[in-house]
Formats: sequence, structure tokens, C-alpha cells
Amino acid sequence: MKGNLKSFLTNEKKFNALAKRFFEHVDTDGSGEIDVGELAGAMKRLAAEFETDMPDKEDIHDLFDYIDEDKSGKIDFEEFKGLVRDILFVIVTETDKIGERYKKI
Ligand SMILES: [Ca+2]
Repeated sequence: MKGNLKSFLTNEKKFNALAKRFFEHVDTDGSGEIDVGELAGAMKRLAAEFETDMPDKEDIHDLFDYIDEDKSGKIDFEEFKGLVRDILFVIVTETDKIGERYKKI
């Protein structure tokens, strides 16, 4: 599993396919760009799924600004891929840390 995740980060084709699937989930109107409302919807769906607190307006705008690198007010696929890469990187890093912890036991 860990190896598979890492391969996503280095295999451009696999990574693009995965990122595209996520992108299409968020881009609910299929315009090819994500606006604040679509990002808010995606974050709320995630919060509901994981039964965590709903993100507030500030959280949503902070994340949006972070992803919207050129500050165009829309997130395009290239910018979105940066986010997916960050998320995968965190998962891989954390998984490694957890693995290390178990080795010590
Ligand atoms: Ca859109």
C-alpha cells in the first residue's frame, strides 16, 4: 500500500488519472475550474463523511487561496494537482512515521 502511494507521486500518468478523478468530484458543474462554492461543497461533503466539524468560511477561503496560486479566483487542474500532490506527500510521510513507530515496539 505504501509503495503504491509512493508510486503515485513518481508516476505522472497514474498521478494525473487519480488527480483528475478527485478534480471531477469537486468540479460539480464540469466547467474545468473550481470556484469557492465548489470547494466549500467538497469540504462539507468530506466533513460529513468523516463526521468532523463543518469547515467555516475562513477555513474554506484560506484553503482556496493556498491552492489558487495565481490568485485568479478559480482553481484549474494544474493548481489542483499541487494540492493532491501535497496530500499524498503528507499521507506517505505519515505512513512512514507510523511504520517506524511500530518497528520500535
Ligand atoms: Ca467549476
